[in-house]
Amino acid sequence: MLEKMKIIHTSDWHIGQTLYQYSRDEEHIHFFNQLKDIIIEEKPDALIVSGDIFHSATPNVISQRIYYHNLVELSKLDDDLQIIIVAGNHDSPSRLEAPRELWNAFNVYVIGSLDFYKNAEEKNLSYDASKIEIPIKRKDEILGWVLAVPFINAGNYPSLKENDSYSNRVFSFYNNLKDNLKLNPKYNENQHIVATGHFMLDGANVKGYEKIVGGIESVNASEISSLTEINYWALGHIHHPQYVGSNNNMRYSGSPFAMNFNEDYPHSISIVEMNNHQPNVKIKEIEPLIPLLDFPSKPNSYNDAESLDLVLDKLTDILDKDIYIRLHLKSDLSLSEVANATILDKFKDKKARFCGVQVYLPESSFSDSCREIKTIEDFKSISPYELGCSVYLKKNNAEMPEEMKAMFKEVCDEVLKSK
Ligand SMILES: [Mn+2]
Repeated sequence: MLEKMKIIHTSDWHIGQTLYQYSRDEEHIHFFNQLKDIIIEEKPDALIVSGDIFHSATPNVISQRIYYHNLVELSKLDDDLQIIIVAGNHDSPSRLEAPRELWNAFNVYVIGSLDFYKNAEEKNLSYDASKIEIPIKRKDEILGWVLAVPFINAGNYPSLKENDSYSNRVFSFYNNLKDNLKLNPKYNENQHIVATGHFMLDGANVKGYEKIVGGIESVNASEISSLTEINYWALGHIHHPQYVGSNNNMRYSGSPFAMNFNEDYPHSISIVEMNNHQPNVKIKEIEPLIPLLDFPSKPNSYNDAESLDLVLDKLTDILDKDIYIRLHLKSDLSLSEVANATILDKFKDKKARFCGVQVYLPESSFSDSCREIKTIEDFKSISPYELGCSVYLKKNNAEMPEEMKAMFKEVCDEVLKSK
């Protein structure tokens, strides 16, 4: 008989992250308290965390204590609750996995890496598939399986043919994995299959994702969703909660709270009930402990923005709130030292946390110093110095300070001379 199976899907905790040098430990603890309540209420069979447990590969002692303490607390909530954790690109696979056997005693299964090894006869990398086939049990019955795949470096997905694309290699990898599972004597068709992954699917909404640089590799969503035996994809990496593809079974749970000001959407965890091989997802919003506030609300341009005096005046009312504040204001020149000091002074001994200023300059100062690049010839005619200055202007909405310009010019000249 096909039993229902309930999982809670979350990812991208980023324990140990700091925002403008403010520790976020209290916010993580606040999240774990909410997660505990949700688990008590929902009684899931499994909790799946799809990578980026820690913000850094070498988390500090406090971060580790928050992780260990809360994971043990979660596992104590229910003897039948299985917790499955895979490493993300931010985690150290070996560090995360080191206490693996100890965790098993708490019904926690941690997969840091696949332990790829070179097979003597084959050219391809092989791995031990049984390590990542995790049965989800209720009493002694196996309800389903989690193919617990951590983040894998693009170059490490085995390639079956020469010049196989990244997306193809990811596809064949999961295809293989699911075929392998079917050979497992404990597998039968009445069991659900969930796969984890920590990668970028094409078509995903990446708002707030800071590290998009040219040529980032993504996986073809429609190709991978043709693996219909996989009933639900519990994905991590993208912080915006969303489905990708048209089947409503490939999902990023998103991070539990905003990691930066651009993640200005509600954050949540996903409660997934598997019934008849179909996932039914319920979204549970996570209430932030310390909200992030753009103040005043983000203007579109210089004309919409307000002046420093006006902004500081309005600010008075909210300085005693426990919030992160990023200021937006207009100025005819980049902010002076005096203006910066005035702002910092305003926040002194206040509860609100200052997180920088975005300055909006008049449009004209933009077009004066930013030449349009339309052709390769335009591009070639721009000196590295000129390009650097205009990138600075675009990024900061302010001219590069004179002192920095001089230093930058010196470096450019030096490099060009040595060519
Ligand atoms: Mn992440």
